[in-house]
Amino acid sequence: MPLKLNKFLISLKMAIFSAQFASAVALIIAASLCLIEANQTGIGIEIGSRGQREFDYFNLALQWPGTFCQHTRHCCSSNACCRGANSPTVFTIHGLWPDYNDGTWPACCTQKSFDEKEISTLHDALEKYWPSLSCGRPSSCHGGKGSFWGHEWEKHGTCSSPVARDEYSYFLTTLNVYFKYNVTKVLNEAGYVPSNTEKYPLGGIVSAIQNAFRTTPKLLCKKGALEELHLCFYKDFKPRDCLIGSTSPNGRLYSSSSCPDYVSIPAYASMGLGSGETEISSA
Ligand code: U2P
Repeated sequence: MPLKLNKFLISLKMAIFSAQFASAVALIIAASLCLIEANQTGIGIEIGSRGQREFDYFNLALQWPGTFCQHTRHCCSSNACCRGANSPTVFTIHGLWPDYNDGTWPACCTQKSFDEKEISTLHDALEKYWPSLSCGRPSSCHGGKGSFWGHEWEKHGTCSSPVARDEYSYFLTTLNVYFKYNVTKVLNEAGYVPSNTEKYPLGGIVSAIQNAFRTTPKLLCKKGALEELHLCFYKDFKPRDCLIGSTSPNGRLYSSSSCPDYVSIPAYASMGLGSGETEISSA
């Protein structure tokens, strides 16, 4: 082989090797960034992807629309805050999360993608009790952007085996637990009604839930307003405390640092939209 051709072939091979090496490095960096981003989203730590061990307990995360909707700046058809008089006035579902006792949780446990058709019979109930309260399109487990339900199913539902083995059973199970443990009713009956002037003692809210369900909820606040209420369950859906094992000197097991001693439960405030009127925006 002439020397020139030989040299050319050697440099070609080196170029191919460098390109392969560079793309491998890029892939590793991208994967690490994804994991770092995932880990920064929560107070706990999200565990990698597939091959994760079975979870320890369920966390039913509920959100208070009166607080969430205060932060709505733009409306779109998917945002339930923009339904005017039909906007939600009860705690709605954020998700049913399989969690570990150590404060971490599995995520994105299978390759299965969300399929809206599998839950068509539950659609109306989900629209009402599990609505998205933003216009954002959360990321799916497989890199795309999708619906709020799709995100919750792919991230948490796929980790709910062996209790809820498929999409339909995950959503049905969640709705059933949500209906059985009616937090809105319990709080209303205890006098903790939505108000834009009152503030309520955090301990009183926790006691009302404890008396009704024999379990200690976890509360999350934003700017002094109750934003989320979490109820926890063993795998057979018997209630259990959310924070087993962690005690604090003042006994405020239930209180996350985000809630003050007195919290508000804001009433839904219309965002200048009339009943049923929806201003469409991509934001
Ligand atoms: O708390 C911020 C986000 O972290 C995820 N999270 C939190 C606690 C927990 O036990 N499990 C869990 O997944 C939630 O992420 P999302 O489902 O909204 O993507 C929560 O919003």
